Amino acid sequence: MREPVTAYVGMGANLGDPAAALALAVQQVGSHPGVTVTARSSYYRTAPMDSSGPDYTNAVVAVRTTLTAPALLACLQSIEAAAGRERPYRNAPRTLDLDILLYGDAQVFSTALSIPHPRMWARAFVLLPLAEIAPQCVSEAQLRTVFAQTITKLP
Ligand code: A4P
Ligand code: MG
Repeated sequence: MREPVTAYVGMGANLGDPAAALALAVQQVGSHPGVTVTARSSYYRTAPMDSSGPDYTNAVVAVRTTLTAPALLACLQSIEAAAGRERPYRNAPRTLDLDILLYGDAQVFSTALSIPHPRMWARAFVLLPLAEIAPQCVSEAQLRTVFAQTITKLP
């Protein structure tokens, strides 16, 4: 049996009913064998960044998992598919996007999987929800670099 690892999953959607899609995804992630959700951030409304369409709803969840990082990615991709995720072009609006942000202290550099997520440090829609549930993962200096981005914490 593998030792559980703490991982952080970024969630985003801007098509359909984003809040409902994120809520269902949290349930589905947590009911997958070998994955327990230990925290969920607030939901945040965010302006599309390098993307288009309606505003996004974004959040981050913390999980404890005995899955390997590739197995966790496969789990997340099956949940995206069940939510009707389509990929007509890069950064297209989407019904559900689930990205592995951090997986323990692993560093992974391949096309299929890069951890930490290569663009996470430039994005308020990742750093603010991550800092809410895991302040030890994000420094004040990192938060300052994204302060100008439009993001609203939802009630
Ligand atoms: N992949 C590599 N590393 C990872 C990882 N750590 N987690 C690969 C998940 N997937 C990873 O992903 C494309 C490929 O990345 C996959 O085949 C996987 O093997 P995808 O989900 O098909 O497409 P994507 O998410 O659009 O790709 P990418 O490059 O991760 O997009 P970004 O950079 O995350 O941008 N604006 C707002 N406001 N909110 C958003 O959530 N999201 C994006 C997506 C752009 N703008 C946004 C938002
Ligand atoms: Mg993705």
